Amino acid sequence: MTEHAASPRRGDTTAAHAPAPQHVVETMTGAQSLIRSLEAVGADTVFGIPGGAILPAYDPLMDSAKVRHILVRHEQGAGHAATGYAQATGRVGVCMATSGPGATNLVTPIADAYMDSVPIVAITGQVSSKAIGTDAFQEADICGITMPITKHNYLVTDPAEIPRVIAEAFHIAATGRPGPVLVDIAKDALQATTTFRWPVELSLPGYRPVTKPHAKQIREAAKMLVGAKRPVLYVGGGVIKAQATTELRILAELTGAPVVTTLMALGAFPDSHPQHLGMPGMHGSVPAVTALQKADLLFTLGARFDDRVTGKLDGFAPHAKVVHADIDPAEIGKNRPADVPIVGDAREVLADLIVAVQAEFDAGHKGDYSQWWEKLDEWKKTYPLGYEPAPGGRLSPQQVIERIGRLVGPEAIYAAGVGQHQMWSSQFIRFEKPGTWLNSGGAGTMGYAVPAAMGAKAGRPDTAVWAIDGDGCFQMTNQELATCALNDIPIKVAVINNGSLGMVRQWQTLFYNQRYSNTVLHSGPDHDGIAPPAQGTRIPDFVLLSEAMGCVGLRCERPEDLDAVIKQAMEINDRPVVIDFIVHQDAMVWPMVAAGTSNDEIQFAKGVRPDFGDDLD
Ligand SMILES: Cc1ncc(C[n+]2csc(CCOP(=O)(O)OP(=O)(O)O)c2C)c(N)n1
Repeated sequence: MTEHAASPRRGDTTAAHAPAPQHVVETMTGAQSLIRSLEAVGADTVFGIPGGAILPAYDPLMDSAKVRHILVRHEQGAGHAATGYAQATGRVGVCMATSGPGATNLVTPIADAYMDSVPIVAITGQVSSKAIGTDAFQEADICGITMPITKHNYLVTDPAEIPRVIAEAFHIAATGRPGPVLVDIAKDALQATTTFRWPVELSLPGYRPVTKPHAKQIREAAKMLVGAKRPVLYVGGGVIKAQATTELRILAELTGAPVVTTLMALGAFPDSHPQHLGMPGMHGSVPAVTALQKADLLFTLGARFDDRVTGKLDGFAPHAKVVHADIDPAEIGKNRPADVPIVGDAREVLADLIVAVQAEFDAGHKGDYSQWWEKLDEWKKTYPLGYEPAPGGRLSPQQVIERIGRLVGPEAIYAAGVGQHQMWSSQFIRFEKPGTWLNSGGAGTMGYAVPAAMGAKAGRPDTAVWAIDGDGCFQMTNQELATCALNDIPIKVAVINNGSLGMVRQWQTLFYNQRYSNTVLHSGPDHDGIAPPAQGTRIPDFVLLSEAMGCVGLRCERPEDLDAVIKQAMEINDRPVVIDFIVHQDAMVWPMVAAGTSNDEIQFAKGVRPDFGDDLD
């Protein structure tokens, strides 16, 4: 997130790494030591809910002038808020919960952050050390439970370890491939008297992420790029995490190669850039999906060949050699063998590649992609993203999302839930900058949008933050609107209300003979799709629900009111605003590659396969 001048560079999060101003040694409780450690690593916002085991920590938290605690309504909200905060600010997000159910309520957002490589630290209280393993009240082995979904986790029973563990947790979360770290602290360790020492020595002998790429691999990759006829820069979320978007643009413009950005990488390369082909994958643009299929070189940067991108793996990009650069060596060759593997931080990789490509140019080797661009331009022209207007003068969901994007603009942050509205947001909002698109890409967690938007707005209060949510997702975590209203976090929420679990319904339409088993929600349009129900039959009524939580609730049902309602919401900044957009329920997300099929089977619209000609095969 290069634009955030105030954000520290990823990895600079621990005071343990900063020049030590003075050595502090003080006697205090473990709980006080925890809060002092959070202050020392620069944590300014913690999302959480207290309970018995973590209660000792909440007492000194009350006195902290540096750490703001935001009392959420559900721990899942705390976890996603920490994720939203982290992605919007480039800093580590923090959430806190008590033992047992408090901790297990964090499991989903921790898994979510793990899948999307988001740096968060989750702090949980644990039952007293002597009671651990006895099935004590509110005991859960949260370290065991989160072992496979955290980058690292700690169980702390010795209060003297708290400063070092907190410093290490922040360091591990933010460096290398970012991810969630859990710190579980026994209640007696929080209560005991201890010595707080700062700064601390990190003790991580086995943890040395490789950030500097190997020069030989870089030279090899540069040679392949200039030698290729049909290369594609396949860009993943790692490029945003590494704050490498400036370098990406330089490399792209230097080489003239086309770029695709995955769902996690939207904003890494401007959507408006002529070299951008769009998003690849199940609901990607035809030019992006097809370019990968026809490419002779996938130049992969911080992406992981996710199955939603590759479709049927053995049919993916069958003619391409692969350069794969990633900070995490475990990603390389995991799904697709790499001809040139590069382990390193995307920013350093790109910086070195720019030099290496320039050296190739200086030696008279320059790629000629003109024939490739003829094809790409033709596909861009023939298969642009679009949608059918809704029948009967109703609102189409794509139109709602497109207008929000246009009126609110590329400076804002957009957080999406999971489903059709998420895919339409990725397609119809123009992302121009990194850190402006938050979504649950890997886990696909419904309920992500509202709390993630809350976290983003808490971290970036001067930026407009919009959650684009589905009516199903909204019903999973909307209670955090009360948190927003009470804590002066005026987010906007656009509920794309099709009265159903739309994405599941789309699969039922396409693959289950239109048998709509358990996908009607009764919150939006009448479920025959023809007319809105009589007043009072929407359950719940999102306008009333939002008003009850201290928000402004608006409703929009007709295309002619669309712009005015969005503008009205934009003008309200003293409270959260929820707009209930009642949209046509039969709209579908296109293009689509059906699950398990090859990307060659992409459908531009239902039953319509693009004609590429096969001369590039
Ligand atoms: C926690 C969770 N449960 C279930 C699913 C499966 N799922 C994926 S999309 C979807 C429907 C989402 O409905 P809605 O929020 O209304 O969005 P729409 O698709 O209508 O835009 C469901 C149930 C999921 N992704 N996450």
